[in-house]
Amino acid sequence: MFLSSIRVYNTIVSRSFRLTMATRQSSDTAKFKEHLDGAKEVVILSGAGISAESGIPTFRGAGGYWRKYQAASLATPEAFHTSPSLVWEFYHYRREVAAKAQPNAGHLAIADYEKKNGANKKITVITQNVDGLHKRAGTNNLIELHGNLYKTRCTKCKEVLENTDSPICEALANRGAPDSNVVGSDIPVKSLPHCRKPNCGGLLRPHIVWFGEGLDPIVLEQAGAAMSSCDVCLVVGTSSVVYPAAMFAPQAAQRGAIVAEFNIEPTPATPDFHFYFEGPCGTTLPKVLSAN
Ligand code: BJW
Ligand code: ZN
Repeated sequence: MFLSSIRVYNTIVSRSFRLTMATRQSSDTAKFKEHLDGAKEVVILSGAGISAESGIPTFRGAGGYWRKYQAASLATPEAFHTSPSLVWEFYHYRREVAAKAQPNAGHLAIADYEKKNGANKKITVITQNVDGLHKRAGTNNLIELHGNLYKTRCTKCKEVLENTDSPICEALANRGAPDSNVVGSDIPVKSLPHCRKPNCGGLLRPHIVWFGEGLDPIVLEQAGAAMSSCDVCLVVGTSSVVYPAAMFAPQAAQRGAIVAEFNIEPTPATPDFHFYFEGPCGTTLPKVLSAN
């Protein structure tokens, strides 16, 4: 009884906090720029939406399918254990798509902002994306929370290596078609990518954080440090539903940082933030980040 009362109380308090914040939400670009100009530390937290305009499908919503599978259902250790062949086909396909994609106006606006302001402010980009497009756009101070499509990790000796081979192994050539009529995947495990270290030869996996796996503690620590000291945070193209990233910006807003969200539609976290800029971030971000 006591516990459930506390729960109800917490819900009311958190709702009224969020509603108070919601009434203060703004889409005033000039006002947000004032905050940005005065900030000493800025964090830009990005998700799949920033790469959508580069032609890379997001995770949730209509584009979030590969064959008949929801993308998120293949990003699990269980899926890899059950069929390393299927999961490698999925990641091979995504490596090829991302390699052909180009950074868009959103990635470039962020990189340009860092280049022009990095001497006066600490600017950190924290991305949930694994496509490498922020780096290719020229962002330097980058934290990749969920890993990178072009890194592999040996399941036996745990060695992490960069790998941009296309295809990553012969058996994956002409595989990975997203067509939903393709069923099953039958590449023998011995033909999938393997560790080349002498005396190892373990099966390689994408160096990516799958559901149920912990984030790299060093990466998490770096992201936490940037989030806990920033004055201003831009949350770009993320649905804010995957933890721990989903709690970063709401926590920053709660301790007083100014947070602005850039998305084509509101998210569960929108009421927590001070500013909301609706629209494709390839359009909204350059307006906010470019000099007057
Ligand atoms: C645009 C746009 C345009 C489109 N312009 N915007 C606490 C509570 C409940 C659950 C958990 C919890 N803590 C941990 C969990 C479990 C789990 C989790 O969060 N589950 C939730 C789904 C409920 N988290 C984990 O397992 C994490 N591990 C962990 O915490 O370990 C400890 C632990 C484990 C278990 C229990 C408790 C503790 C690991 C998470 C790893 C996420 N991995 C993935 C896949 C790997 C990467 C890959 O293969 O590519 O990462 S999942 C997938 O979601 C991917 C993304 O990085 C991530 C976030 O998605 P994102 O970027 O937000 O994309 P979308 O598609 O969701 O949204 C796109 C947005 O863009 C939308 O809002 C659009 O509107 C917008 N948009 N076009 C602007 N042009
Ligand atoms: Zn190895």
